[in-house]
Amino acid sequence: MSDAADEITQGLASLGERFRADFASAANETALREARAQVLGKKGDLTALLKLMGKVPKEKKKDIGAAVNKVKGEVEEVFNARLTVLAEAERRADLNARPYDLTLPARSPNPSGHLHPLTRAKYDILDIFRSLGFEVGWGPEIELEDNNFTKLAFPPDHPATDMQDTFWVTVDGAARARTLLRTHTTSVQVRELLTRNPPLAVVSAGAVYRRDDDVTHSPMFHQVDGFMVGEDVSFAQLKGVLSAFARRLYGADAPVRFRASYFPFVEPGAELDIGCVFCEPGEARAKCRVCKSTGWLEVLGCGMVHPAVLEHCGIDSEKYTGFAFGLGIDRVAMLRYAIPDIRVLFDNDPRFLAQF
Ligand code: 2U9
Repeated sequence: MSDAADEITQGLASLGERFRADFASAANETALREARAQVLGKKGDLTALLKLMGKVPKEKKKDIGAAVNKVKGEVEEVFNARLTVLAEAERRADLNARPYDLTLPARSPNPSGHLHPLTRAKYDILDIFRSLGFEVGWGPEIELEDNNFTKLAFPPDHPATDMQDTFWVTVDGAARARTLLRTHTTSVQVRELLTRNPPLAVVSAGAVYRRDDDVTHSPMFHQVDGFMVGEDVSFAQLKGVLSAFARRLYGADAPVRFRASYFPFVEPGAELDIGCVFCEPGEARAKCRVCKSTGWLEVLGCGMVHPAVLEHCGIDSEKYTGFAFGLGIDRVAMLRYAIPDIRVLFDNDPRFLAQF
């Protein structure tokens, strides 16, 4: 009758080199681990033999134990060697595989950008004036004092020409031929009148610069400026054209009113107001912060071009008359989108821009 020691010896012999062939033929890590489990797993052949060790007589324990451990060590060694080979093969296959997976669902295309709210407001305004027969003119942002102030009949000591109000261009601290960052787009209109002959109807839009910086003022802001000059251009035409413009921009039902005002380059001057878009129609809300409970919002300044301005630009003020207007694009965008602080228009914060 064979004792536990014989049983183990026979078991080891029957296990023999079988595991080597099994490990070698395992095609991947899962198969290899399965083959190992058949030897060293809970119900593995070698585990079964190890369980018999307790029954091995004392005098044989050392030799039998050594024999079992030797085989166990070999199993682990062969297993680890094969595992390394398989991992390396897998890595190589991975590296040689296609760099993309054709079975993955397609990614949605990049979200496309859109125009800045100011650019949209500008295009809308220019479109309306184009449809009313105006051309669009262009002029530089770095301008001569002459086009920006003098031709427009600003007296030399007018506060707007002050260092505190205007960015003068200097080189090494010295004024450069009385050059400045234009303070309004009216300088574009001067250039048009200096180089072309009436009848003319021109609008221009763009950035202008003033030394101002608070919730409602930014050192750079945007204006639209325009004029119509010809024979017999009248204040009635000013009212007709600008009322049509305001109603196209703010809605056909928008109440419109003209109010006398003063600008150095027009005479008479006026401001055009529309009914507050935040109040009930015809009724000012008691605490409307936008219109300060007046029920009216200033939309643009306007007037008949001052005869002195026409003369400065070489146009016969006896023969020709004209009306002119100017408005802030930033204010149009702020009213349209209820933006309380002008500065957010220029921060380029994606959380703000994504809302349009
Ligand atoms: C010529 C002569 C005069 C353009 C005008 C205004 C009145 C005006 C401001 C309103 C708000 C600009 O953005 S704002 O600060 N502008 O009130 N602009 S008349 O006058 C002209 C234009 C062309 C040849």
